[in-house]
Amino acid sequence: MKSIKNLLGLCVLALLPLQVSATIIIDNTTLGLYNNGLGDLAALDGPGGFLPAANVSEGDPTIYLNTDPLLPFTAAFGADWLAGDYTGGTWSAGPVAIPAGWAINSETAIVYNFNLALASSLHIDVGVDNGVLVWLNGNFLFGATAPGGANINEYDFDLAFLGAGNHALQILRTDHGGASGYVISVDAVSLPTSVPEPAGLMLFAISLLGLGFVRKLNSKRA
Ligand SMILES: [Ca+2]
Ligand SMILES: [Ca+2]
Ligand SMILES: [Ca+2]
Repeated sequence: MKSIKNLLGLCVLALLPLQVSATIIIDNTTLGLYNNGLGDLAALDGPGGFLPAANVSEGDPTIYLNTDPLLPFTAAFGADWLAGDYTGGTWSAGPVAIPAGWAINSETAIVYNFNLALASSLHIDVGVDNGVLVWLNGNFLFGATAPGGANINEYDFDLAFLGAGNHALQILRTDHGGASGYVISVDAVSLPTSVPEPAGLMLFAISLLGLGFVRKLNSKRA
């Protein structure tokens, strides 16, 4: 019976998904396209909006957004930055180091272009003083603003599936007084391509044949 148990164990192993591995694909050392020519955009959404006026003169709100605030982007953002067209904007010529702090009261934008060799799930951790709006490939993920302080555990967001290939993580950082600050860490966990794989199924079939053979031998012995 012990040999049957061992064989069953092998069958289970053959059916397990491929091993997954987590990789940090973006952190504060990652280069990105950087736009520090946006200025203070508080007037874009008026009093009571996501972007309060300078030096907390319109308050210091805590806001979480699940839907795109659809800000009317200015010329400094370029023709269509969320679609990768930076024509006419105040973007860096290429990827540069992203400073953790920027001019108080102003807004800055970042684009991290990255490639996934395999389909993956993403985990995004971000902290900011004061606010952040986040898109992936032009699709809004989340936004948040709060009184001062930037901690890596402040906000997090999970994406269950992102296909292999090129992607752009697009971030607008906001500030409305005191200090500015930013910390980010994005993990990718590659996903098994198919479960079970044809090779795994073949192993399983062979194992079952083997089990039948062992059973016959045992019954003859008995
Ligand atoms: Ca501002
Ligand atoms: Ca904060
Ligand atoms: Ca601030």
